[in-house]
Amino acid sequence: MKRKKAIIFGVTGQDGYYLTKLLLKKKYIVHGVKRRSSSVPTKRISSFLNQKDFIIHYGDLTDTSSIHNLVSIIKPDEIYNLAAQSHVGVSFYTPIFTANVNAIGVLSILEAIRSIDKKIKFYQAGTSEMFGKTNSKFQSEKTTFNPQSPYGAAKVFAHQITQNYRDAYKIFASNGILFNHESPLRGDNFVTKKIVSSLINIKKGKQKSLVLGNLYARRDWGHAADYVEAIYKILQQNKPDDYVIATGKDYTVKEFVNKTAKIIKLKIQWKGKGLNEVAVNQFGKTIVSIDKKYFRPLEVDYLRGDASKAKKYLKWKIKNSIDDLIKQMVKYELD
Ligand code: NAP
Ligand code: F7E
Repeated sequence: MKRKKAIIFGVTGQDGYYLTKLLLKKKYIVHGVKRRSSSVPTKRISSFLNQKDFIIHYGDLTDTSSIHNLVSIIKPDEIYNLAAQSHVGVSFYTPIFTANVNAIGVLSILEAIRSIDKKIKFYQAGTSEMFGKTNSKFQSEKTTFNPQSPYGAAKVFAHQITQNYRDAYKIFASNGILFNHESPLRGDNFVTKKIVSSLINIKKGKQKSLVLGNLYARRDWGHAADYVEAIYKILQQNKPDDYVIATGKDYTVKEFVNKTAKIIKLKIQWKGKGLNEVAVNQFGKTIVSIDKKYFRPLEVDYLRGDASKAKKYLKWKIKNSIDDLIKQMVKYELD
């Protein structure tokens, strides 16, 4: 049987690692696209670099010609677009770059598919940030989008243009609407990774304290390894469609701190209110404090997803609980 070829844009990221691992296991030939950078961004995927079924190419979502060339040379069966300026907070500082990558970059891939081969299947990495400020207790595929950041707004464009190309040109183009998902390979400046690595450093005496922003934002945190299984399944359906992927459970940032502290056996106690709220250790020393600089100009207070459609049609299952996730993140940091 002919082996499938996939292009992964954003291969050097967290999900890029887990999706590459999954597709190689499924005997795909994987073409990963990385952008030029002054540092070495292939740390996560170094274990794949000398495998013959994994080929790395240079490309950038802000360079339409690079996308067109790659799609026409590789002629893939499937394209997974995981590439993005993925930090919500940073998108307030780099809104135009964020829109160029997260919105226009997606249109460039769709245009390449439309002009080169409409049979290529396309996955777009959508996000719960598109729901933004919401009154829905659980957000599903039917919930209205109300993004609260340049990141979220650009992702809404990407989501809708993917639907447009599906309807107008009959391209197999599907959106995932993924809620927060983490792993030991999560980027350092996302809150879960920051909490786990800092609390471990504090416990080891290598760091004095952890400084956070909004402790009361609620998020639905899952495991990236489970979520890439859903991404793969989305492109294996008979018809293109959009799916929410989430655990259906939400916790505050503060609860994530408490869970991590409990797992690493670090005793903490919370005191004070607002910007003066702190967590102290058994000697009364402050180990968690708040700084306004980590607050965003607009915040998404609450996200909790309803993944019933994915469970029913993709037969998608969650394997890792939030405690499993934190334990794996802790183990990775300790190792
Ligand atoms: P990540 O670790 O930040 O990875 C993002 C990837 O995009 C990296 O490989 C990055 O390359 C690449 N990239 C950035 N700008 C690019 C450009 N101009 N051209 C080409 N590639 C570029 O993100 P992730 O957590 O794996 O998330 C994967 C995707 O899912 C993203 O689109 C994100 O927005 C979306 N998403 C994530 C979550 C989540 O909770 N993780 C939830 C919903 C949706 P460098 O290594 O060079 O920076
Ligand atoms: O923030 C609060 C912050 O940056 C989570 C991306 O993968 O998921 C991610 O976006 C919450 C927010 O993730 C700090 O204000 C408090 O309310 O880990 P985060 P995010 O913004 O939810 C979505 C689904 C994506 O699509 C994105 O690509 O935590 N928070 N204190 C903090 N956040 C950070 N980063 N750092 C803090 O010190």
